[in-house]
Amino acid sequence: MLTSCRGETRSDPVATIERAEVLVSSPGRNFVTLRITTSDGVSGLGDATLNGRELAVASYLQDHLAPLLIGRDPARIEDTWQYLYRGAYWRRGPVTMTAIAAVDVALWDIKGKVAGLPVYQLLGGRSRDGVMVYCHASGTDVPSLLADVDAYREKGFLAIRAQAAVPGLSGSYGVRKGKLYEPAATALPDEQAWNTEAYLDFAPTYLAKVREHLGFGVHLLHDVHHRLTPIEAARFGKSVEDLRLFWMEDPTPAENQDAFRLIRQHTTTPIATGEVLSSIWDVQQLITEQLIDYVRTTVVHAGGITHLRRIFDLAALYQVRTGSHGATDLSPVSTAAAVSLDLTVPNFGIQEHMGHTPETLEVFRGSPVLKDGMLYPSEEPGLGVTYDDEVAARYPYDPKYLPVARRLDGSVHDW
Ligand code: CS2
Ligand code: MG
Repeated sequence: MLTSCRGETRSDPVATIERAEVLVSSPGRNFVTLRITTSDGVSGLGDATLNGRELAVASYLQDHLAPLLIGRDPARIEDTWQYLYRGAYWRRGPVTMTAIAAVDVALWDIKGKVAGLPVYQLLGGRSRDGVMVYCHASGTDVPSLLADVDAYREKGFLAIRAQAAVPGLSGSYGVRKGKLYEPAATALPDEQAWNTEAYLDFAPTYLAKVREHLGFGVHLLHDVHHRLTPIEAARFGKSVEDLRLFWMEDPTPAENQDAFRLIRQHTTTPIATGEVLSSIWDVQQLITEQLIDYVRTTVVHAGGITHLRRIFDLAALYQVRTGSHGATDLSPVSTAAAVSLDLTVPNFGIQEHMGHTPETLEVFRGSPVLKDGMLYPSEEPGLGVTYDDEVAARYPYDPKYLPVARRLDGSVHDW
């Protein structure tokens, strides 16, 4: 006699995975979404979007994972995770971990629907009422940046990231052109000029003006975006210590986790990194040696809820808090899954939330509610997000690349 994942005893086998659909559309921007449907007709969604390399994940799912999922028990989330991670032989990396993440999140969505509970309840229930988020203020110069900061402050945000264009540099990171910041905007990579010295001279001055304008009652964040060497990052961190940033993000590329030790030795400005990292191994030293203060790994790029929860639990042991990435290129499905974890973990720090375009929200309905700078989850069973195929069909995939940065001598720099 078998027991179904709903606890009923049944003579026939439990529900099985019947369909795994890879949905590629571009409502406002490109998204890849996995929808898993069981023999009981229960469907779950997982975000599989890897900005600028979307079709690599779509193929990994369609051609390699979907055939393995059909017939599996959808309730066996951990076993499926281990099966897909270890069974690949070729481990880790953003494409693999984003594909596994999509399966994982879709199965958590299904488990919540079958149990009749929102996913956060399956993860241990609320540790906090809501999830504090930060938004993106930017400007082509200081006055426009301050005006943008005011606009977000008026919307009630408790935490604001500030980025301004460095005079004379086309390659300043994070300066919005339209309503939302969207860096993957061209059919081929836009090659943008970068000059570290100009940035190091200008950024501390505009951040000081923002802090003076804002006061200390609102958290102020800044994304260096992988642009500095460790000693340059140490210099930057020292130069903004009096501004009491909530964090400086991605001060230096994090493949070399050791590099953060040098930054740590020179400055008390808190450090956040991890949005481009996709497994616990990639942040293990950063966390266990307390080289960072916030870990930015996400449900969509770091193996889903199952793996991200492991990363967050490791971080909790070393007083490292969470600060997950949440740009527009993470779909509302990821927002819902992220909030489900953020709500429950003891070491929550902050959640990035740039929001989405109206077209995106036409396709993905039911994303978490934003109120007074906090995100609140849906109380619907599962993740509470639906995908409208009909509307999605109006927005075919539109290949776009992230920019490439080049120093003034023409050599490639980290964008
Ligand atoms: C950024 C992102 O939100 C962030 O912190 O680093 O804008 C990032 O550049 C994009 O998500 C890349 O697709
Ligand atoms: Mg970032």
